[in-house]
Amino acid sequence: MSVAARSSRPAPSVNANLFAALRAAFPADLTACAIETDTGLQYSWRDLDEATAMVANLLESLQLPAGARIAAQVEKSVEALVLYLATLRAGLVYLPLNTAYQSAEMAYFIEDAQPAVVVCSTRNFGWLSKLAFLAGTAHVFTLNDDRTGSLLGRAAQFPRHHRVAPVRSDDLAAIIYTSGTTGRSKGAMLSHGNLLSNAQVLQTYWGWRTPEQGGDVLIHALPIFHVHGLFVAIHGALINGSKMIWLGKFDARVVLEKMPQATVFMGVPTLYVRLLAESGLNPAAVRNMRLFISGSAPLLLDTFAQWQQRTGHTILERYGMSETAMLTSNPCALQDGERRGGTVGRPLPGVQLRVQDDSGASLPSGAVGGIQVKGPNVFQGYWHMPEKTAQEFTADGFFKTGDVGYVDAQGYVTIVGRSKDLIISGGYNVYPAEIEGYINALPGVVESAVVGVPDADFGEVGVAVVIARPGTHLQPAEILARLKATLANFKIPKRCYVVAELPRNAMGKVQKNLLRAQYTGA
Ligand code: MLC
Ligand code: AMP
Repeated sequence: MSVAARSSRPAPSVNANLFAALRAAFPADLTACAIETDTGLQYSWRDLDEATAMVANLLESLQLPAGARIAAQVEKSVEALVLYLATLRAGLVYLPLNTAYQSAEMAYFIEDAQPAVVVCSTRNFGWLSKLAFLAGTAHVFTLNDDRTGSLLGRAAQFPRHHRVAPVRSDDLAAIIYTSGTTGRSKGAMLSHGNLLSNAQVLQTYWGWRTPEQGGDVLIHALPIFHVHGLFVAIHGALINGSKMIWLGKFDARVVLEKMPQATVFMGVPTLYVRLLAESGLNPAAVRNMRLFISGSAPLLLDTFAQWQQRTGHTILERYGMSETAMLTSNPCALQDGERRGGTVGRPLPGVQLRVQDDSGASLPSGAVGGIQVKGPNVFQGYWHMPEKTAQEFTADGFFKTGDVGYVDAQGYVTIVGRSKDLIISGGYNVYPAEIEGYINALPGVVESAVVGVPDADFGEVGVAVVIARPGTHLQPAEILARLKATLANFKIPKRCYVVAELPRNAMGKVQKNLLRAQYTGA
């Protein structure tokens, strides 16, 4: 990583800027449609080029130091995508934040990341700009999903041409915050080289068809503040010069309506479950589709099999993380093998993956242990957390994913669990330690435990089990209401129980496995 050192180093001889690679893939005909939205807007490749140039020129006019962070908490829109691309283009560091985060969560990210620029919706400008200015942020712009806001107003005054800023491969492109098992979120620092290498590998491995080969069209239905929607989907389409059908929000009916004009779809398992609930999902609806990709959470075998029956297509499941982008994938091309439900496929070209036990011994195929990875896609470390970063890497440079699984004789990886205490709900990560911290701080609470239980829609949801101080009459609804006032909505446990005691082992540790069993289906 080389944020601080960058300004004092001579310009690189080869520009490793991810944007330069994406721009080079734009089709020759810049008037062709690059993005079509669910609100009926069309953006040409020229529009993307010029809009990113104008926003990049605006950012450069602020004369920010090398490595400055541009934090964005904005609704999904093509202009939000332009802001991301313009940040890359200007050689600055993009920091996307989930729109569900409330003030306490935002205060932490802004204090920790010290962004030079914050971009938010006009609706949140009052409280968020106050937070940002207090933390030393110099510039706060607004951007709304209806193309209004001060960012675009200011950018309109800048030229439509811009020379892509020169960067080195290890210069940072983005910081993605992922919650920690101890409750403190960590910023995973990803470089231009990390993201570009992953995009290039996936372009080949997933057989993207260039415009000259007839082209692919991606339905983009995911949020753009996490790895899946921001990197895998957007880079996948752009580095191939492929058009995107852009949905502001996932809606199963709209996806089905758009499907005949598309060839590729990416989703978390919940999206597939919801599409299966639509009677219009049939072979005719998917007649032009080439590829369905699932990831971010385990895809149930039942969903995998039902999808095959209803559509004749086999979902390709892949596995990745904020820290690493994509790590493994089921095969796309027939000659690479079959797509096996319940597995996340084989390590991608360039990715080394091994399974180790707690003593650090590598395990043979079939044996279950901790999954470790190495490759050009693996991140540069956690922002301002060198000790934490060091803990998560082995002496020989493998990153410990915290996922538990095995590799079979054909090289397919199966994830069987996680060593990290984490709930994945509808593709979003929820850390029980963070929620328990908030519950324990409520008046009248002695202790709490949050566990994940299976859920038909979200795959897994949180359940809170709380011990109240004797004499207090804490109601579960009140606990949930208090949490809702503070935390992002997807983190709120779906159910809450006030109990007299929690099951413990001989060491006094709460036995979460027993709670999970007790509250499954309760
Ligand atoms: C929404 N809700 C959730 C939730 N999403 N609850 C639990 N888990 C979730 N994921 C709740 C809200 O709190 C709200 O509750 C109610 O559902 C309706 O909110 P909504 O915003 O209208 O929900 P909806 O649009 O239906 O969203 C569901 C969803 C969304 C599945 C479309 O969660 C989603 O887009 N998930 C994708 C996440 C993703 O992109 N993950 C990739 C991470 S990258 P209430 O009570 O307030 O009404 C990664 C690496 C990798 O993991 O490998 O890819
Ligand atoms: P995040 O921190 O949001 O990047 O989440 C990364 C985690 O999501 C991984 O460490 C896995 O636990 C999980 N994950 C991603 N893809 C899959 C998958 N296909 N199957 C099971 N778990 C997955």
